[in-house]
Amino acid sequence: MDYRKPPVAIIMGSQSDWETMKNAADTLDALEVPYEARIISAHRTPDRLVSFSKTARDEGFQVIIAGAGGAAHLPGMTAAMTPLPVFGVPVQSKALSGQDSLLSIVQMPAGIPVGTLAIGRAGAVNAALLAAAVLALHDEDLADRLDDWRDQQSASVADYPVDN
Ligand code: RP5
Repeated sequence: MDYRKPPVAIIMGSQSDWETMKNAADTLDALEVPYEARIISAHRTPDRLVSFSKTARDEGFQVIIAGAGGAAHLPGMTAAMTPLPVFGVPVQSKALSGQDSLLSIVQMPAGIPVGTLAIGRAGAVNAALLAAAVLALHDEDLADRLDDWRDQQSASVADYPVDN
């Protein structure tokens, strides 16, 4: 499908989150899904957060992937200000290994959902796969690429273990 604008926004609370969130970007690259990555901190750049969240749909985004660590309110605050689906990625924090990030993101009170993924790289990769799956509902070519991606993953798994 020819997207007017990148359909996926990858937002993160800090430059330090990019190491994790790049895994989402790399996965979208592999699936040929256009995205835009931005740093938006809920507490350091609150005005940026409000302006992004309130205009994200009009900008042409269809899915938002939001990664943050520690007291990770970025995904929830974003979800509160946009009707778009938001997938939250808990970034592994130094102090509590990301358990703080996970609980901050996953424990949304009823009414404003954030689809929460695993801590760290697995969550970032899976957030991208979920975003692609949402877009693939209306994009047959992307659905085919997702099938291929899974086939390649299956083919990469050896039948038997070997000594390293
Ligand atoms: C959060 O604080 C960010 O999402 C990041 O994971 C964490 C640490 O940020 P820095 O101090 O590295 O900028 O807002």
